[in-house]
Amino acid sequence: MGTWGKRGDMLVHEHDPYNAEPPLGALAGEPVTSADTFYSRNHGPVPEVDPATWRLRVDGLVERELELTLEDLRAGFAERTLPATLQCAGNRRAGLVAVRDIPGEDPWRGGATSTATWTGVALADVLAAAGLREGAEHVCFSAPDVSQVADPPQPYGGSVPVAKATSPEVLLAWGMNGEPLPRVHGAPVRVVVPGWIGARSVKWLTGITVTAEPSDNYFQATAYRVLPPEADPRAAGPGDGISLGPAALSCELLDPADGSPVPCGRAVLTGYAYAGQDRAVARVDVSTDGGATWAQAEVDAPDGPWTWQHWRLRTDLAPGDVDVVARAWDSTGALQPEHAADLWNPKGYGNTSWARARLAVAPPAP
Ligand SMILES: Nc1nc2c(c(=O)[nH]1)N[C@H]1C(S)=C(S)[C@@H](COP(=O)(O)O)O[C@H]1N2
Ligand SMILES: [Mo]
Repeated sequence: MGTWGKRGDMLVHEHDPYNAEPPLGALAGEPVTSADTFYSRNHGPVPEVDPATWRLRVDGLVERELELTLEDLRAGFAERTLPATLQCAGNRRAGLVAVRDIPGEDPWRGGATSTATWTGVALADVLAAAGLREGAEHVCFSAPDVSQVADPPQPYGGSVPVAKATSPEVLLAWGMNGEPLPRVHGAPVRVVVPGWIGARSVKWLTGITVTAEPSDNYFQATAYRVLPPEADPRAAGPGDGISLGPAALSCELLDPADGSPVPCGRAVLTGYAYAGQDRAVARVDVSTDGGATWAQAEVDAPDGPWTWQHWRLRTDLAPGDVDVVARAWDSTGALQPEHAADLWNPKGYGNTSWARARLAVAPPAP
């Protein structure tokens, strides 16, 4: 067993703050990721919050300020359960680092994407109880974990526009896969914003503030933004770059793993594809000759509008090096960008380029 209840073979990028992803093969063929395998992304120490004394404050541009206990949340609002994928905007950063170094950021592989069944209440219902006032445009989330990565150091936070915050899928969740939310995933209560980058799903939630402008928290105003390639990220300030919200179309090969030896003959190549807000995965093309020719993978239906979709291609592999490439199309007819180099940005977000792996296919046994 690893730390924080995780499996022993997690790829731990940092122990403190804890940042870890599962080996890609552990995600293969599993529509729901078990809690011990689910990636975890933290910008500060993991706080210990006592559920008995925990309070959620709701304030800002509301008719009535609220202060809710866990019991108030559970008893006062309809319970909802839904499967949703979380994906860090830094997922597959390693592919960008291979293009040009990105100092100070973890080289995540494609494992910073996982799916759980979340249980809680709709944020929309809590906002309705508070009543939104004229001018309410954004809903800001606050948490107690103080990040030294932020400039200046500050507790983690973020916001989503009112239109998303009042959509029924956005949860204040206390349950994950039918169990109490684990501490590292935000206990007692976290936000789950399906279809948006993981950064907006604020853990250890303690405050909801309704505002006219997006949160001025470092992780909303300055980080999680796509800067132009020539920008100096240390000089970037609030409002610079493109603020990330809805998740972009992505795809990863999960099994067999890049570089792994595989026997020749019949093989099944498997992976995930994920389209965020308002889109679904429409098609996955897979090539076993470096992109010269393509076959269409079998794509599983999603578990709902907010989850990744697993895919597989049954194929025959000839001995030698086999270059596998996978690329997804979404329901708007958009295709992922081909090259990581075109997507390179100073903080290393949004590597949604085609998935690539080289397999060492062994000759038949004599
Ligand atoms: N309070 C708090 N919430 C947070 C974070 C954090 O560091 N602190 N990290 C965010 C980021 S960037 C991601 S990708 C997700 C990761 O959620 P997980 O650790 O449950 O996988 O949590 C988000 N919520
Ligand atoms: Mo993230």
